[in-house]
Amino acid sequence: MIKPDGVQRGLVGEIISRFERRGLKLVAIKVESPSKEHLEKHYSDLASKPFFPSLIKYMTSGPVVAMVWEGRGAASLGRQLLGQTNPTASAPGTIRGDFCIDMGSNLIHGSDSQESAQKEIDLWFPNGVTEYQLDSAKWVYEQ
Ligand code: IDP
Ligand code: MG
Repeated sequence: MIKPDGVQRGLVGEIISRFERRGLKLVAIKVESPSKEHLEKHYSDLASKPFFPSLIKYMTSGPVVAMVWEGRGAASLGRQLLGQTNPTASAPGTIRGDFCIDMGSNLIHGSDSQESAQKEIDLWFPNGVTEYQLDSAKWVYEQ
């Protein structure tokens, strides 16, 4: 999910492009201004953290772009593309390492496991995703 700062800074295309070029397949995407309640569900595992109220305020500060990317090991590949939670600890070449500085404005969310990805897909895309054959897959994965 591209967070409100990513949308406002005009980084949507840049970020999507990195996932596409890596070889992942886009199966769902939408622009939305989610409610506070929706984001509290999304981040329910962090509810007891001191930064939770400011996180919810940040995430409701503007529209986000929610996406589902599919591919072999997609969740861990996605996390590699993101970098670390703290942008200052993120290597150049990663999204956070290239475009941001603050943890509270770190541009993008990525599911941290296949299990949390499934939970988040159910929350953000209750009608499911669009399955199709990506023809370039035969050039991305060893045959
Ligand atoms: P992640 O986004 O890298 O998975 P999480 O630990 O799941 O990191 O935290 C969710 C989001 O909460 C982070 O992306 C960041 O925006 C914010 N956050 C996490 N830890 C802190 C903190 O210590 N201070 C302020 N914001 C934080
Ligand atoms: Mg997380």
